[in-house]
Amino acid sequence: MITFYNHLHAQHQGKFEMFRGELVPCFEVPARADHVLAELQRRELGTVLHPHAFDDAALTSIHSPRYLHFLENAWADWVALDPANAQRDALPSVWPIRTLRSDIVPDNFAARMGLFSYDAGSPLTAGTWVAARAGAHCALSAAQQLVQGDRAAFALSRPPGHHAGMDFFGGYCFLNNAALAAQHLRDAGMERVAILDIDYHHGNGTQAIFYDRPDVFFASIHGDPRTEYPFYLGHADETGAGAGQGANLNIPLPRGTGFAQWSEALEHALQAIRRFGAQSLVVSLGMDTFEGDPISGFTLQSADYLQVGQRLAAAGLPTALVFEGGYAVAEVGVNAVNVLDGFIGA
Ligand code: OKP
Ligand code: ZN
Repeated sequence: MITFYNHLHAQHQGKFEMFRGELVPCFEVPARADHVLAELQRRELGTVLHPHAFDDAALTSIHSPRYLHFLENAWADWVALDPANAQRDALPSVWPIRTLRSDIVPDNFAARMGLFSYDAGSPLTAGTWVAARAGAHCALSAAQQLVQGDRAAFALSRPPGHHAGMDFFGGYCFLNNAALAAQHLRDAGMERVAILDIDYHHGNGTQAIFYDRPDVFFASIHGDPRTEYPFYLGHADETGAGAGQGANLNIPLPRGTGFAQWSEALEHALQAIRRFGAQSLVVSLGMDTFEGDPISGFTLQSADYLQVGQRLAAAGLPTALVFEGGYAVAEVGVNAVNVLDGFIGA
C-alpha cells in the first residue's frame, strides 16, 4: 500500500487552544504524523511517496472560493494588523450565530475569522495554509491511486480534515481531506462512493458537505454528541436530506464504549455501505478511539486496530485511508500502522 506524506505538514504547528477558559498546549501536534511515518518505515509497510501535484482548483470541488481566499491570505492579514502577531497564532473570538448575517464578508479580520470558523480550539498559524494544502494533496493522491487500480492507499496528512466544512474551519481541521478524496473518486467516474468515519469525533464537516447528495454515502461511528465534541451534529436521526435522504448514517456511542460494542457498530456501518452499492471507500481514520487518548472516551486497545484493518479490507472495496485524529502521541504510530497491517494481511 502506498502512503502519501509531505513533510510540509509540520508547518502547521499551533501553540495553544482555548479549553475551559484557558489557553492550553495544542493536542494536534506535528509529532503525531512523524510517529506514524517512523512506524511505517520500521515495519517496511509499503512505499512512502510525495503527493502528486494538484492545482488549487482541485480544492474548489469541495470548498467555496471565498473560504479558500480567506484561508490562503489569513496569516498575512493577521500579521498586517500588528507585526507582533507574527509571534502568536490567530484564534477566533466572535461568531455570526443565529440572527446575525453570514452573507457579507467583513473587512475586519477578527470578524472574518469568526465567519469562517466554529470554535476557538483551532489556531491558525503561519504555515496552516501550506500544510493543509499539502495534506489535501496527499488525500487527492490516495484517491488517484485507486483510480489507477490500486486496492488501497494511505494519506498520512495533518492537520486533520473531517470537521472542516465547505466554508469553515474548526476542530483542528481546515480542508476536508476525506471529502476531497471522495469527490475526486466521483469525478473520475465512480458513481457511488462511501465515506466511513471512524474517528472518535463526529465528522460534521463531511456530513454537511454531502448531506443532500445521493451519490456519496456518509457513515460515522463516534462519541454521542450530547456529551462529546462537536456537540451540534452527529445524532442518529440525521439520515440525509432531499435527494440524499437515506445516504447518511450516524452511530453515536456513549463514552466508555469498548471494542466489542464498537465493532458491532463497524459491522452495521459496513453492511449499510454494502447495501448502498459503493464502488470505492474513503475511511476517515481517526486513532482517538484508543483507550489512552487524552481528549476522547472509547477504550479500544492497540491490538484491536489489527482487526479494524481486517474488517475494513473485508468490505472488498478500493479503499483510501485518510489520517484524522489520535492524540496519544506515543502510541498513535503503532495504532495507525496496525490498521494498515491488518488491512494488508487480510
Ligand atoms: C479533532 B478530530 C479538547 C477539546 C476538544 C476539539 C477536538 C477536535 C478533534 N481540549 N477540542 O476529530 O480528532
Ligand atoms: Zn477526533
